[in-house]
Amino acid sequence: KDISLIGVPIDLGADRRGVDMGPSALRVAAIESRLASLGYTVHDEGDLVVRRPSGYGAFGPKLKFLEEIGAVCDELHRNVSSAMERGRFPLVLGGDHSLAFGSISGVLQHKRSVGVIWFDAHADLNTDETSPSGNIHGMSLALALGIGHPKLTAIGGVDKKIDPSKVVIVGARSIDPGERKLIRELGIKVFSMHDIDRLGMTRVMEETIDIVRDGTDGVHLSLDLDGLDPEEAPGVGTPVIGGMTYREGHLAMELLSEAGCVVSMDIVEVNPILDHRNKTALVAVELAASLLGERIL
Ligand code: DIR
Ligand code: MN
Ligand code: MN
Ligand code: MN
Repeated sequence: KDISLIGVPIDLGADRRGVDMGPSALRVAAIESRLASLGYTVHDEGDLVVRRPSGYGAFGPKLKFLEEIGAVCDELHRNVSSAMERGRFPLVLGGDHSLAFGSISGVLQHKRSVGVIWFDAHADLNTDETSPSGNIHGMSLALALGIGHPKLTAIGGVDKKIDPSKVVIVGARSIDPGERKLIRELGIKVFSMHDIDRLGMTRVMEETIDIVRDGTDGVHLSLDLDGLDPEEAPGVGTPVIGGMTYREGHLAMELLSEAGCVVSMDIVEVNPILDHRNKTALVAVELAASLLGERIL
C-alpha cells in the first residue's frame, strides 16, 4: 500500500502566523520513516506553493485571503485526486484547517459518497455571514457541505459535496451561534467533549463509524490537533481548555484503523512556533501511525 504525503504550508486561514511550518514540523517528527516502518511505500510529494499576499485582499476582513486560499484548495483538490487515481492514500500535512475543503473536494472526484470525521475543538461551520473572525479555517466544513462563498464552494464542482448526514464532529467544545444553528438545521451529529466524558471514547467511535461508513464509499478523517487538550498538544493557534487526552485520541485512531474505512486524512493546525520542542507534531505522528495500523504488540 502506498501513501502520498502532500504538504500544504498555509497559515492564511487563521490569525496566528506560523502554522505554515506545520508540514516541516511533521517531517522533523519523522512521519515518513514511521509510516515506512509499518510497511507502506511513502511518497513525499513536497509542498504546494502558497502565495504571500500583503493584505486581506478583495474580499476584505470577512473572508480573509479568499483568493490565495481558493488557489491552494483548487491545487490541493487536484493533488489529492491524482494520488487516489494512482491508488495511494493521500495524507495531507497542514497548514491551517482551511485546506480540508480542498482535500475533501479531491476525494469526491473519486468517491460518489464520502463520510467525514472532523476531530476538532471547533465545528468549522461558519460562513462569511456568521464568522466572528473572518478566518476561513473556521468555514472549511461548511464549504465541504456546499455552504459559503460561491467562489470557494465552486472548487471541485458544485455537485461534489458531502452529505450532512454522513458527517460526525468529535471533540467539539467551542461552537459559535451561527454554527449551532447550522448543526440543528442540518442535523449534523456532534460528539462534544460532554459526550466523550459521558459515553467514553469507545462508544463514541463505534457510533461515529456506524454513521460515516453506512452507505458511503469511504471516510475522510480531518484531524485538527486542537481537538486534543492543550496540555498534550500545545502547538496550536486556537487552544481550548478541556480537550481529548492523548490516550483518547490514540484509541479513536486504533478503532478507526480496525474499522478499515478511512481512505484519506488531513493533519492540521500544527504550529511549531507555539509548541514545546515539537511535541504537537510528535503527537500527530503517533496518531497517524495508529490510524495506519501501528499496534503495541
Ligand atoms: C472560530 C475559531 N470558530 C472561528 N475556529 C477555529 O474563527 O470561526 N477552528 N479555530 O479550528
Ligand atoms: Mn478546525
Ligand atoms: Mn480547531
Ligand atoms: Mn501508538
